[in-house]
Amino acid sequence: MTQNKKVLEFIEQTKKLCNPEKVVWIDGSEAQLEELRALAVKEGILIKLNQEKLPGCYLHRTCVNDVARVEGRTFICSSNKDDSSPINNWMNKDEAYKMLNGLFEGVMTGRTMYVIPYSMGAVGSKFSKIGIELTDSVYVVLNMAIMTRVGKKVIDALGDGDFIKGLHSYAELNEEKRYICHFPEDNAIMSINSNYGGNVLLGKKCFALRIASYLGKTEGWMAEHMLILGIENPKGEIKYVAAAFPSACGKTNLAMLIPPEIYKNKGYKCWCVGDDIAWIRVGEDGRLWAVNPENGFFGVAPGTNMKSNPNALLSTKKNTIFTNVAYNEDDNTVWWEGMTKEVPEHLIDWKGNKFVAGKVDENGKPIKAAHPNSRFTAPTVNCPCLSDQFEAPNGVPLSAIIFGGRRAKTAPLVYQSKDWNNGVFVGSIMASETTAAATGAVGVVRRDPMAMRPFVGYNMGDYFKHWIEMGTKIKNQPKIFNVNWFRTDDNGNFIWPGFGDNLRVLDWILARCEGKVDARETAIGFIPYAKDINIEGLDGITENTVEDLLSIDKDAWTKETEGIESFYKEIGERVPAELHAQLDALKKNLNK
Ligand code: OXD
Ligand code: MN
Repeated sequence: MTQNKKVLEFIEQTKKLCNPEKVVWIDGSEAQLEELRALAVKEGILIKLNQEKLPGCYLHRTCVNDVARVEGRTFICSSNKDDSSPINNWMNKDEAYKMLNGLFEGVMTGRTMYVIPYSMGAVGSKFSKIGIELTDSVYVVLNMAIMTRVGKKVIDALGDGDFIKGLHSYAELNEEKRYICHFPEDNAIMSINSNYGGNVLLGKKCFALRIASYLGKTEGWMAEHMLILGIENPKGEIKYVAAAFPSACGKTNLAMLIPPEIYKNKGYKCWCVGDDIAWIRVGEDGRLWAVNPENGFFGVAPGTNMKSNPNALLSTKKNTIFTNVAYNEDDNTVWWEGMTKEVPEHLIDWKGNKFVAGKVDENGKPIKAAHPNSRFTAPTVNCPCLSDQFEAPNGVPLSAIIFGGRRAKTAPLVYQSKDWNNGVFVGSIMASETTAAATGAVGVVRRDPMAMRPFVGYNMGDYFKHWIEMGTKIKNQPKIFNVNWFRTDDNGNFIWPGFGDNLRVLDWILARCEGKVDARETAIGFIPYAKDINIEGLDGITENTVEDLLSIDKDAWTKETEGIESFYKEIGERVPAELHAQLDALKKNLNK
């Protein structure tokens, strides 16, 4: 399929190391993919679902010890320990190669090794990057064929160029020997003993965030854990925002937002460009331009329904692979908690057992039919609100960057940073509080700067520095905001309705970007006047409620500055002076 010497050498070396029985190139044709689906069904890797209700859809169950990304076993491997920071895992690269070469030795004996040429970004765009993933997993092949652009067209576009090497084997799915290793200096990724999406679909977190963030630093662009959303006003003008939230903060919901009735009636529309990753560059016009390098959604299934996110649910109605959701025996379809109010009568749970509603485990916790991290891998083209700019080779221009987290009291509904460096500070202090459901300990703050804590491919302090330096290169900087949909009242209930109504906040954000609305300067940044958040048609929310949502508790923020200080200490010396200066200024402003 190619004369590219580096590709051929990579395959030859891996053949020698892993000893596969045969090598199969993925050409991207529907005929080949269909053959592989049939093979996966025959081998029990996939269950073919009801082809009338869910055409082209399949169900997969992972091994029970292999259901999520494993941050503790994910490493940046390089020559120098300072290439990473204490909040990420580092391994000496020579030692990592030695250890991994031992684990990969002969691992594909008797298996097929698939060669997947894939492009992150539209094939042939000068901003796209190409990877080759070698894997013994047919599940990986079929998911990569949804999540990325694969096949001959990619290898043709590569010519004799460079690519990111990815080697994966599910090996024995041994969690003690599970490693997800990244070699930014060598453009290489090695992943072994897992077959769960985030660990093995190497184009996604491993390449498009960890390796790409490193490439971005060296080449002067940014790889971010951000959704990209277009908001069309009644005049037909579309403005784009990119937003980063830690997990469980509704990123996919915001990416596929449906405007509330009063906005819809006025002619507002929202368009999804991406739900997880943005590659961002400075355009010739001095603005920031963002592309979504992926070609599919790897979304969390539980909680997705026709009310919470109809666009996501509709995206899964064809050509989708479901992983670890429940199987509905009655009509050969799938189900998960929160899909419908009624639980179907005859379900098989994600472990393959008959599901009995209301049954509890040994700790008294209800047994779920679908794993809480069960997923759908759905093609972006299925999304009813997909932007017509999704394939645009240069991406879309950003008016605003939005950070956010889940904070019960501290952060207001929305605030605007004072300038770029202050915005970088706002991103660097991003955090979410744990909920009782997740840990038992309520209100524990986990700092997750720019939602990139598990995804930065180099030192976090240097990553902040890169953000600051990017600011100097952007002539027309987007404004930077922070949102918090999760403020609670004294009874722990969310005050803001969230979901589609978040457009009311985006509306204010865009008005600020266009200089159309005033704001109140406070110690933390610019806060809206309550009257400027449109609450028309919102039940139970008054201007007073909004006032309350926008209030800033000085004591809570003073405590917050202590948390930030110790977080910066944890990252270490490379936190840039500009951010320490921002923290000092915040402390001073709070004391005024
Ligand atoms: C994801 C994640 O799967 O961020 O997108 O964990
Ligand atoms: Mn993500």
